[in-house]
Amino acid sequence: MLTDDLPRDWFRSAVVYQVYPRSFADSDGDGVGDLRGVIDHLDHLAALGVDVLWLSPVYTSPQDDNGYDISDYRGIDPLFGTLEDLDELVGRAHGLGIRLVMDLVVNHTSDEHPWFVESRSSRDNDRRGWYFWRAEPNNWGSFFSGPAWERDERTGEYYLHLFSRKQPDLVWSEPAVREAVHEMMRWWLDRGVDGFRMDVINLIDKPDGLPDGEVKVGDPWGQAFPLVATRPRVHDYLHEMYEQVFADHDRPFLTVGEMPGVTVEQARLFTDPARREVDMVFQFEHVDLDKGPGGKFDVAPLTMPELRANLMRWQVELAEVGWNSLYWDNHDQPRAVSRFGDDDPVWRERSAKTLATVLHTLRGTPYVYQGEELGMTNVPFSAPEDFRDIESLNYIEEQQELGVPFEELLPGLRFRSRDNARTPVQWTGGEQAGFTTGEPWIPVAPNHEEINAESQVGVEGSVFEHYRALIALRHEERAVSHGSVTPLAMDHPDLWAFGRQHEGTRLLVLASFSREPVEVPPELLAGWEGAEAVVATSGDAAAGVLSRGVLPGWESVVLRSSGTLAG
Ligand code: ISL
Repeated sequence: MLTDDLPRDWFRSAVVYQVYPRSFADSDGDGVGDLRGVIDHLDHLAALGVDVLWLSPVYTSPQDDNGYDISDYRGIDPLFGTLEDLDELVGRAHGLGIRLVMDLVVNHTSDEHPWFVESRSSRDNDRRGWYFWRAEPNNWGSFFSGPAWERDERTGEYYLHLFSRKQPDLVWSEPAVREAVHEMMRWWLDRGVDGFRMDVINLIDKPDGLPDGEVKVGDPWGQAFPLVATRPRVHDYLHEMYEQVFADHDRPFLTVGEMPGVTVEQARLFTDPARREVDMVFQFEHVDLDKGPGGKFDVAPLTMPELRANLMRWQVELAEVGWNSLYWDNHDQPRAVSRFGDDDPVWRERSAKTLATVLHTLRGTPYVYQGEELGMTNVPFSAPEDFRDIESLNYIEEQQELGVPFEELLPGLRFRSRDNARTPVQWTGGEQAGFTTGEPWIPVAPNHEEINAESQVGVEGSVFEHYRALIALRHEERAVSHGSVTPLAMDHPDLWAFGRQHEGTRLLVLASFSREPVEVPPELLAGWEGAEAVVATSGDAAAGVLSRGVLPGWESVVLRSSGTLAG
């Protein structure tokens, strides 16, 4: 059951679970996940113990970008169900003590949204100024390949779309646009939802005059991103939104701004509670580390120390002011275990658990992306027909037009295509992984026979049960939710270690990022002789550290001790 009597920073001890509804569970056999499918599987979230469900878009949409192109902010797409289903989901989730956060996609609308339909109808329409119209486009490229401008026959002018041509950008300097968004947000809060995850919210302020972007070798288009990311007025718009939508709201809520390219200094401003902007941001530094010079699909090698240095820097920099969100993956990113762990069958479970140990004992609000709690992996895509995502499809088309054979694109796509995260959740080892009784919109991954919820929920030692233990620990142990963080052994090539402390309680987190056993530097363990292993990837891991100072390959342990200890 939910209580409304919580401090404003209640989210500090919360864990969020992201549902990408299209791929979560299909209740009616049409091959696409839906709201009733989410309702039917709420017990899975309750068993895991999460506090919040973030629902990726279910609004009315032509589905050009799987719902991130919205044509009615107050309607539910029939593909997913009805408004009544959504109300029922909110009610049932609340009954299980789970709050529900909606996706807010307001950098752009669908080109089928009535606002855009009106805007494009004539040059003097009242809503013409709600979108960017120009007689001559600038040189910007779209994030989904090709130019960021599309010529519209009716008026002969071009409109701006940073994403697909069916996602025209809104003009946030237009007060009526902001008012319409605020009103829509209040409508959802009044309906019972508990907050918003704000899609690319740091791109909403465009530079005056829309100047050309720098042209890089190998890309015909100018770079829009450096010109549109995190401009000063984003702070004003978010503060205004807080005042207009949340300031007088009388129930606990959560806001998280998705902000590609945000720096830690900027994030501190966005999440400083005194500034009243957002509770936390999704930063991208750690998921951009393995991007090569050729862009998203150019994969660069990444070592654990580089990943650790980045995330620990965010821990330190947001220690006094601001708050971190913590995530390994989501619907836009490769599967965590395949990217940062080791998805070889021998090491998959251990490394999936160890990634969880690290993320869930850091300071911040952890996010679990559907299937991550089962250790789901990337998918062995092999042909152009295997892909569904507009970003991957546009990229394949663009590169093939340039004469690059598909085989050369495949390694990058296999590693990074957003479709890796979008194959159906693996509920069972049976047909279609229990996702649908029909033909799924994207095939289920072949490894569902080994990796599925049925074989893990309630089964000791499973990845799922490890997540459950870590989530319970965050709820019980204030050193996890509220404690300080001390990075340790930062030059160790394979051991990720840090301390947490709150009042008289200290925790020591030790995680191996290698197949070989890791000898824990003795100075780290000095004073921890009588400590208790509160969570470990296995009994061996706990015993190995406490008796011999050795952590088995890809294992991890959280030690707890009360009183003053060396560290
Ligand atoms: O995957 C990316 C493109 O290379 C990211 O930059 C991604 O586009 C960025 O994270 C923004 O993502 C969000 O907005 C997009 C939508 O496609 C993503 O699914 C959403 O998470 C446009 O709405």
